[in-house]
Amino acid sequence: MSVRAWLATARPAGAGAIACIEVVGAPDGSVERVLGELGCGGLSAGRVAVRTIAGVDRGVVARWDERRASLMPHGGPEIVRRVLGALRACGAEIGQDVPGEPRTDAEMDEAVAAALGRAASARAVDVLLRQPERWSAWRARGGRSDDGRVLAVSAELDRLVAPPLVVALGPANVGKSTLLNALAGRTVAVTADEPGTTRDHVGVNLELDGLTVRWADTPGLGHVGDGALEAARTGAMALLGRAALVVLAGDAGAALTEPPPEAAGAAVLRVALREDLGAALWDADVRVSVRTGRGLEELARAVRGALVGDAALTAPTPWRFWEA
Ligand SMILES: Nc1nc2c(ncn2[C@@H]2O[C@H](COP(=O)(O)OP(=O)(O)OP(=O)(O)O)[C@@H](O)[C@H]2O)c(=O)[nH]1
Ligand SMILES: [Mg+2]
Repeated sequence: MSVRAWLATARPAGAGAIACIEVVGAPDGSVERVLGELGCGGLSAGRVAVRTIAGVDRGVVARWDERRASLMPHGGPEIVRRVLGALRACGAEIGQDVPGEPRTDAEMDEAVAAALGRAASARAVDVLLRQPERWSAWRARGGRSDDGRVLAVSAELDRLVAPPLVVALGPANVGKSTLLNALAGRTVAVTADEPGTTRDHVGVNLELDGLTVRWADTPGLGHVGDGALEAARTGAMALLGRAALVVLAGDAGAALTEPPPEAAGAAVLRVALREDLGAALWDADVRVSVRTGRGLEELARAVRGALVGDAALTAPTPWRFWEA
């Protein structure tokens, strides 16, 4: 007999708080036996009923199929502890797994298909298709799904599914909006040889080296503008708290080389623009001229690499892609 159970969700105690405890086992009647011992058996597949669960609390019991059931008592920690304790007493192995962790080949294939449907980036396809193999090799070596390496790789690879936010920031009139238009291959932002041209932040999805990112162009810093420009600047700074990457832009004449404190959690890329007008003397990661096209591809690779590194893409460490 092998039955596994784990706490999938529990809202903080309070009105309406509900826990969801998943119970999964082999298709040999063992889930039915455990539910019977808890006093909430006898439900056929597809049925939902309100029952007293393990004599602890009345809650909803959902019987998905022969192998799976969910127990939904109230979500207070004491109730959850007692229900899990009763499950353990019936021989269920209590896991720390996160909801929906696919275990069988069929579950893994189903999860990959679902993630492929959600993924924003072209690069996600290859990486997702390799996951069933990576997980079986990892588990065969006794690897755990809450291993620090899995969590680190997953934090990067999740960006293949949900586009990360990139904020371009820098002095006025260095070519930030022109860069965005060049990367997008179309005019999405107004540009002009005049500081203060960008008056609101413009957000657009861009595909850079196979990674879809949400790119926000912001009003240039340092130029004293009217109230509307100041409001737009404040809005742009607020975006920084959610940015995964800040592109610090500058040119030979002016640069922003230190990220503002609001961007503390983000990676940083220093980009020298308008290089055809003169080489920037500050330490740039990438040098670009939109006019000549120099450095544009290198910039796309650098942005992708800063967000989803080569190591994360190629490492044998598996990805908890079902959570992305
Ligand atoms: N020579 C040259 N000029 C460029 C290049 N990129 C942009 N420019 C020009 O630089 C000027 C400013 O460009 P913008 O893209 O509006 O600059 P910005 O940084 O968005 O300016 P603000 O929105 O005011 O902060 C425009 O006249 C652009 O045509 C480049 O690579 N080479
Ligand atoms: Mg601009």
